[in-house]
Formats: sequence, structure tokens, C-alpha cells
Amino acid sequence: MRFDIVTIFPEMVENGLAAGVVGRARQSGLLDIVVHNLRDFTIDRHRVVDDVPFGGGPGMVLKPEPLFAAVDEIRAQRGPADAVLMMSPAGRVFTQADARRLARLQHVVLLCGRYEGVDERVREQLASEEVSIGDYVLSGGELPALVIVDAVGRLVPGVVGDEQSVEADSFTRGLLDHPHYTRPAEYRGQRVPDVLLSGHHGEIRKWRRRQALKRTVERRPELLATAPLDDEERKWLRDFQRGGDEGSE
Ligand code: 4FV
Repeated sequence: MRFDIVTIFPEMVENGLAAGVVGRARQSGLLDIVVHNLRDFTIDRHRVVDDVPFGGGPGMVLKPEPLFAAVDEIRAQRGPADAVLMMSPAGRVFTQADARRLARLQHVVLLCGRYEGVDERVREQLASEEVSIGDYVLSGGELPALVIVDAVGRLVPGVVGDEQSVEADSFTRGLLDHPHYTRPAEYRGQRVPDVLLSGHHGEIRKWRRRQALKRTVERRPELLATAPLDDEERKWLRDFQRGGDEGSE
């Protein structure tokens, strides 16, 4: 899968891509990620990428020309883009479903804003979608771009060694993940649930499904509206909602 990221802080993005799963996948070529310096697409000797807002007001706005020139060059060098994502708090909030959808594409371009924002004509004419990673204001679109490359990249087959772990991820089944434990079996008086030490894989799988559901009911009940539950989980859900919780510990 190919990603092109346009930013005025290429080193910040390069550093964020260097480690872990994404870093290894980049080295192996599974993820082909190119980071572009927006200033390389300016035509003036001061490499200006921003300007004062029409209508006045504080701060600066990213100019349209360098961004359009960058995407034109990326298309010329790297082929057509299946999606051009504009990172912005005004975008639709990114979800695991978006990650799965984008992971089915071949080539994604990500545009990182800075300053007060980006000239609206970029959103109107250049971006295919506007994406937010959450309802808070950051100082730039670089961290959102890294979040999306990580969430999408790890769904590309072969990027995460053990496919199972991707399948078992939170939200993959629309529920929060079950609790995880590792050695020691007892720590500061806290014991790992016996079922996990039982070696009884059927019981362990059942306990984990039940815990994932219980956590989702307690912490993110709104997720239940879209989570595909089987008959047993629907029965557990009625138990939980009746306040019953026997047999889960
Ligand atoms: C953001 C977000 C975000 C807004 C102005 C960058 C900043 C500055 N992007 N999800 N939340 N962007 O806060 O995606 O240009």
C-alpha cells in the first residue's frame, strides 16, 4: 500500500514512522510511504506556504497553490490517488471502520494542515474526504496523519505478523477488547483470573467474549447499537442489563 504525506514538518512525520510495526513494514516494502515537504512546492525564494486570512482575524492560513502543486506532482510521480485525506477537526471522526475501508485502497494521500487552517478551496477541490481524529484542536495535522497511517497500515496483510492479533483488536468486532494478563500470576496480592490459568481454551474464549461485552456495556454502551452479537452474547447482555453478573469472574 502506498501513502504520500504532505507537511511543513517532514522530519516530525519521518520520526513518527520510524519505529515499530509501521517502521518494519516500511523497511520490508509492505508499506510504501513518502513524506513530502510542502515548501518544495512553493515558487518564491522565501518558500512561503501561508498567508493572512481574507476578512482579517488572528493567525495565518495555508495557501492553496503549494498544496495543489504537491498533489499534482504526487499524481504524476506516484500514480492516481484512491483518496486524498484532509486532516481537520471539522472532518468526520475517524473509526476502525474507516481504517478497514482505507486499507482496501492502493494509494492514499494525506494533507497535514498547520496554523489556523487550510484555504477552503483545498477541501472543496483537492481533498476527497476530511478526517478528524477527535474533538480537540491540535497545532497541526501531522499527528492525525500518523494515527491514520498506523491504524490503516497495520490492517495491510503481512504488516502485523500475527493476523490473529489484528482480528482480536478492539472494535474489530465492534466491542472493546477483553482484559489482558501476563506473568506473574500473582502480583501485589492481585491474582490473574483462574480461567486464564486453566488451559481450557473454550472457557478462556468464552470468558474473553463475556469480558469484552461487559466492558462495552459499562464504558461504551453506544457501541452495542452496531456490534454484531450472537445469541449467547445477547443473553449475557440481558444479564448485565438486569444487573446480573454471576459467573464472569
Ligand atoms: C485535527 C484534529 C486538528 C486544526 C488547525 C491543525 C488542527 C491546525 N486534525 N483531527 N483534531 N487539526 O486539530 O485532525 O491547522
